[in-house]
Amino acid sequence: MCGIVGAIADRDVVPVLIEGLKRLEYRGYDSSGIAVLDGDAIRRVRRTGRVAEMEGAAATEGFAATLGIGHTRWATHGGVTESNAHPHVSHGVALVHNGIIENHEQQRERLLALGYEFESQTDTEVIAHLIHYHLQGGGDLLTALQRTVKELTGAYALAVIGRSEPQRMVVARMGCPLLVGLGEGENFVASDVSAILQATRRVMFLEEGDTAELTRAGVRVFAADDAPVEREVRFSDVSLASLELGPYRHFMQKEIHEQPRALADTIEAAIDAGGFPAALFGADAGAVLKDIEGVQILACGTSYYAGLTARYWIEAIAGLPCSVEIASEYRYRAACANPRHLIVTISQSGETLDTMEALKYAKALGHAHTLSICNVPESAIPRASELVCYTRAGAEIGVASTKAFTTQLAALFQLTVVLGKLHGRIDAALEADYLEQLRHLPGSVQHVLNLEPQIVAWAERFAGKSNALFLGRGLHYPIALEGALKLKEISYIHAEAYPAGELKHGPLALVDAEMPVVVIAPNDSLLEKVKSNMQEVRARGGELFVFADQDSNFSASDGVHVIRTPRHAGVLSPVLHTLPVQLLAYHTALARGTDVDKPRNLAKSVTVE
Ligand code: HGA
Repeated sequence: MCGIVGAIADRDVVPVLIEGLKRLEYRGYDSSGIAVLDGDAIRRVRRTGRVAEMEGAAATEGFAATLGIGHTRWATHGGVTESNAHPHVSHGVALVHNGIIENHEQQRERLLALGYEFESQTDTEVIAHLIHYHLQGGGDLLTALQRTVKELTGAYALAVIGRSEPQRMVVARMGCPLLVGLGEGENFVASDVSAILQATRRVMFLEEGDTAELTRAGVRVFAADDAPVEREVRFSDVSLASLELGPYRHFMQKEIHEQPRALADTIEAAIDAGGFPAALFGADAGAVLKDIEGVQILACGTSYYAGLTARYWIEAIAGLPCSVEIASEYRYRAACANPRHLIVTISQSGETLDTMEALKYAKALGHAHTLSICNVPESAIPRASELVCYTRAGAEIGVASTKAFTTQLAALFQLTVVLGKLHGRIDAALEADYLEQLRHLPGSVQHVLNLEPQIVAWAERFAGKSNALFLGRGLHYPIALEGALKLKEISYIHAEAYPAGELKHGPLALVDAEMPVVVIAPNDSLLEKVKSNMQEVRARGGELFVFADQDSNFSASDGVHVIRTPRHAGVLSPVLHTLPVQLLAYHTALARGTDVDKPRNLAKSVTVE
């Protein structure tokens, strides 16, 4: 959330900033801006709306400079207005900020008393004034930044330029991502690597509490105690193609269609190993995973639903108790910790603030073992975890998560089988059977994509609705939850999901001819129960849209529409049934004309509380 980019070079950096902001736009898109040092003046352009509008204004005003910073915003403090857009400026100091400053009110009072005037409602503006205040007290921009961050509580990634210092940019990081890109005679800073790939692939991830100085000639990093420190330089292998739309209309559509490949990549190590060695989760994973007595999963949003699915697997297949909790709830709850329960965090970006804080809290409660399932290498959560499994979904740009979710499921299934083996529940024959099921998964998913034309026809009917219900049971209840979330996120249709057995305990009251009811109903042990629940809906005039599989034995009838997935996928069926609900949400949103990749009020990589 909120994207930051900065550059110092001998060439005009404005195109680099604009291109970077376009790549970061998925992180926030309510306003954007850049500030550059032009001679001895800071010039700034900001606009509400998309980066393209701000780009046009920058071009009209003839922006060109060799030092500059840029920002794309997802507002937390202060409305979506031009005066709240970043960069914020104080007497020749300009900065961009990702995060939330929790003590901004106290700092604002202090600065008002010192005579500073505020032009925005943001928490961020206090930082600009504080840096100016410390500059006045003597010292340079770096020292002023280092003094300032010690007075802040909360989370921040910051990039700062100053009128008095044309030869450098200074940056700081605490709780929000920030990396430095190293070029030849030029250097960059960004929230994620996609923003600077056009310029360099040599990157250095800043650690919590770091500050850094970027000149054209080099970069100096300082730890939280201001002592110089070295950070490892890495080579990013993120492909530019993964950041391009190609022949697709939307990133969400592209990412839905990438799922066969993403799944194949995520299971490749197991297929190559011919089974499920504990080493899939790290060199020491065997000893750790054998030692545990249960699993506590912590996650948010779609990742939380992946966790809910995994609970069914872990308890039934591995025979271990498993709880799943929303990270933002867990972190503020006096939980009864069992230190021998493995903490599993799930986060696409690896930067989700609530999940990161829940992980820290779990460790403080005494949990000895932690495992991260994450799609972004070197992000904060895997770096703070003992064991890691990287999903290999590739860059996910659409705000509504798709391939990240199904690859998380694939990773969690592999974890389940590893745990089952280590805890004596899975013998060699069963392991081989699970491997075979996993091997077929990418192909089966490809077949499901072929159902798209049938789903488009349903979507046209959904587009006119205001509400929808999603039902599932057992393993497929979390998929119903995911289907409802996808629909509300991108089409703005109010949607709720229930375990089908819950219907009669309340939500049945909502059912009438205007309420479409989506049912996930593959042939599993609960199918007959689900069929009874469907009768309850039909009896009240509700219209049923049923995703079944070949073995479910359903046929369409008056008020009952059925789409069949081509194969029965056994225990991996939740993965297969995710694609139809993704496609339903996508095509419904398309029919309603919403901004599919950038739904209102949302953004990707939730790096604020
Ligand atoms: N708090 C700042 C930055 C918002 C942000 O980082 N969002 O992800 C603001 O509201 O402008």
